[in-house]
Amino acid sequence: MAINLTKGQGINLTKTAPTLSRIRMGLGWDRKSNSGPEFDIDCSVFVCALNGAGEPKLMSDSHLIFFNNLSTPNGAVQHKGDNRTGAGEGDDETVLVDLGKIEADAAEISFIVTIHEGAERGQNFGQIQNAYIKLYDDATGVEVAGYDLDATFSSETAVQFGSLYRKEGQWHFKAVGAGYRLTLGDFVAGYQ
Ligand SMILES: [Ca+2]
Ligand SMILES: [Ca+2]
Repeated sequence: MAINLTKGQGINLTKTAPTLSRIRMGLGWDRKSNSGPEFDIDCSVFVCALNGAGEPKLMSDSHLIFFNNLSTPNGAVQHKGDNRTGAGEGDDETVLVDLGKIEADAAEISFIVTIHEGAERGQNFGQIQNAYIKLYDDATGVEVAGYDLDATFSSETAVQFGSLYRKEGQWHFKAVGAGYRLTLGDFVAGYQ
């Protein structure tokens, strides 16, 4: 049975799902109002190694996964495509993470969600609802863990939904749910 996480909570995947090898992350959202311009919400994934100070930093420019760069060089992390509206139930954007293929020094994989041209359209996360991130075993389709973003957002333009991280050789997933008034470019600068 899937574990429902709350904000800030984490699970040790190596212990709770020892056979898990290929992870499918599903992210969903809906806009609150059906009027006005469409919301094109984008999931970007930062695949990071730790620097000398223990801070997560992008392994390379090609380890930033988003609608314009759908895969890391060895294919361990793959974005399954851009959803432009978020319309309907179910996962709006999906990312595959192959723990068997991921680089040995990859230590953190962060899922950051932003609104494409949100500033230009005057859109923010206060105008969306039903946001969640779910983690499935891609081999079986079984949901291992999920997190419904319970925080109330207002003028935030970016939200870190969650992150996968490796600690002492074991993989964990953390429900983050932190909102920021930042652009994707700000995150890229912070992870470099
Ligand atoms: Ca999108
Ligand atoms: Ca949706």
